[in-house]
Amino acid sequence: MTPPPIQQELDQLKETINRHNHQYYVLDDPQVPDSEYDRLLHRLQQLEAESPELITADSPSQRVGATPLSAFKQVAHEVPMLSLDNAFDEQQLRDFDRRVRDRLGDETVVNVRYACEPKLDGIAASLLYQDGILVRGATRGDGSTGEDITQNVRTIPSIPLKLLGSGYPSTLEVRGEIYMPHDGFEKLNARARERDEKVFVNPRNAAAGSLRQLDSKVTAQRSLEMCCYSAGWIDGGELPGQHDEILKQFQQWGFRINAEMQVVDGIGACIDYYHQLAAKRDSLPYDIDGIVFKVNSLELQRDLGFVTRAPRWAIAHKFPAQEEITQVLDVEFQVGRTGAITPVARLEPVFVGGVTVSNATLHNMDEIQRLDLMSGDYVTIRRAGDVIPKVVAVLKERRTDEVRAIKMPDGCPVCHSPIERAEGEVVARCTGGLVCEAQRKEAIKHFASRKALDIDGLGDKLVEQLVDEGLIQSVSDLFHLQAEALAALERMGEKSALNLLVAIEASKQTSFPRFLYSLGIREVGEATALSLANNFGTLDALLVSDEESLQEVPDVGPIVAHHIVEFMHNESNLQIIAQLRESGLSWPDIEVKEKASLPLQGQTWVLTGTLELMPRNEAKQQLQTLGAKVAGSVSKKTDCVVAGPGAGSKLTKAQDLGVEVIDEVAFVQRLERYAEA
Ligand code: 9MJ
Repeated sequence: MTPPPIQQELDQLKETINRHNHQYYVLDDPQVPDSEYDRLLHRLQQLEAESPELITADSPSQRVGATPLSAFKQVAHEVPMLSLDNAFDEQQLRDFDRRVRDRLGDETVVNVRYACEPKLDGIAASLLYQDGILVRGATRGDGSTGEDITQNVRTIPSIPLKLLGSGYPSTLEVRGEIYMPHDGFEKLNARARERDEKVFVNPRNAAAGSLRQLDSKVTAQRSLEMCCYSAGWIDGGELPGQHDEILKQFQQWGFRINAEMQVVDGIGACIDYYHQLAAKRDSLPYDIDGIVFKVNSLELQRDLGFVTRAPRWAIAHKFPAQEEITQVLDVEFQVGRTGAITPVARLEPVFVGGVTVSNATLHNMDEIQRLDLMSGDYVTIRRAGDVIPKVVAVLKERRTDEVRAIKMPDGCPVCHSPIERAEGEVVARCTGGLVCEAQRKEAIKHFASRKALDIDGLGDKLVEQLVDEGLIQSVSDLFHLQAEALAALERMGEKSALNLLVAIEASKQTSFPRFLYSLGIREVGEATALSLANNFGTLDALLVSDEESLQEVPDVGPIVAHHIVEFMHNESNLQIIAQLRESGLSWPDIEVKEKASLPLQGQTWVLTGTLELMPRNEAKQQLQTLGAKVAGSVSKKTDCVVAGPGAGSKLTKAQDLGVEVIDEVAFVQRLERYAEA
């Protein structure tokens, strides 16, 4: 009997939507624009509203909408969910391999084949499928019993409600890690901050908090993903005999697996993999806390078995921890180049994220209030990648009577000028300007820095020394330094003094954008300086500009325009600029192109993934020279995205929005074409 037409259309719609869903959320490769997807989903919902008796649990319309629970049910795992033993150094990894080989007892096996995978820092979970339909989702819990989070896992778009393809066992339990990628985490916390709600300390806690929601509508709003890495209970069918083949089979059935997974021969290659991934760790779009090595053959895995809760055939090699607990010894207030007063926590030194940390920025007084931090508190410090260490949480239960409240000083801690906090601003500022020694020092450091005049050998410490010894007061004094005075400085000597003078002399030949940037005007970064230079061509033209004409420059809004005019109208700034020019600082003027003649005028470009043919900075500069704005995120206003290998969510978003995407080769070809034109 042929099914009625409505049933046929429903089945077809569900299959098509599931396929598009998989392309989008699992393969990061959408095949249709959002509008088409929405149209299909809308049609499905319409048919289901007309015939509610035809709604099935695997329908893509049924991801969200279940009624909130009052509590999670317990789930007994049919096959225990194992945890992993840890190795913290290379020797422990080699010991693991030695134990594996000893146990396998075959003298001829020198190199065991291992599957290497990043260890995702999320929540371990199990998905149970009966005849290809998702019937249960559970947390790992203690390994024997977890919690039933079926309603919540159903909202995660990379988890199939119905398996794709065929050939799956009638009972299939797939296990993996549910995690929150960095961009979703940042967005979630940004929204929480806006609403004055509690922020999550790290993506792992955010993922756990999102799965612990009794109302799955809340979970549905969080960006969670699941990456699968092992099988559990299997019945009524078989899986391949190698770990990597199982994962590839999972992928065929619609699951996301980790793209970094590799099979290698022997522990030496595992160690190489560890180092490769450690170097890549900071550029991955999600948190990992180590690498997992698994004996690839399931037969050998069975021979090896497990002890208590951990398999003998796998081990996790952990990276240095990115979070540690330490004590805030004191809070000091630093004065920045623009007078911004930043509270900084002095910490009991602690090893975290691979380095010893003894200071952490606290940003501003609002942040201290939000954390409810007091001097003397024990805190969690997080240092991920190259970022500045941050205090992410206060351990209230360890607070003693010895703690002291943190108060913003009444006057600048350096020059004692009054401190002001403009209405609506979170940052408090010293009003001393160039009277303030701290601001002067920072201005000179900025002037000499790599992206500014790039004075070789004039580092932060030396600037401090020069100001402290009274050899310089402002940037223009740099060009009148004398060799003898320099050589007399502590840790200096004649040779270093001469080298420094040569570097200062060389820095006099600069470019207009560099000079503008070096002045340290508030909110004028490298890109804005370049834009200003290209638009005004000469310093004299810029000096007579007003806020209105400044705002015609790409990248310049009313606030930046105001800062520029204020800077250019300040007598002491003008005096310093005049002195610098008198000392011989010079640059070629820039020929101002007609606005329309810049080929990418008014366009916004985004660079994502790894660029292999040129440094990212250069790509950015070339685009800006052609008139384009280079943005950090993709939106409807983006004109083109250049995507290199490893591009993630920005690429997906561009495809989703129908924004043009080109690879680096095409990008370079275009640059060449524009250069010829
Ligand atoms: C994580 N967390 O990424 C396992 N894991 O395998 C990977 N965890 C695991 N494998 C067996 N990639 C038990 C746990």
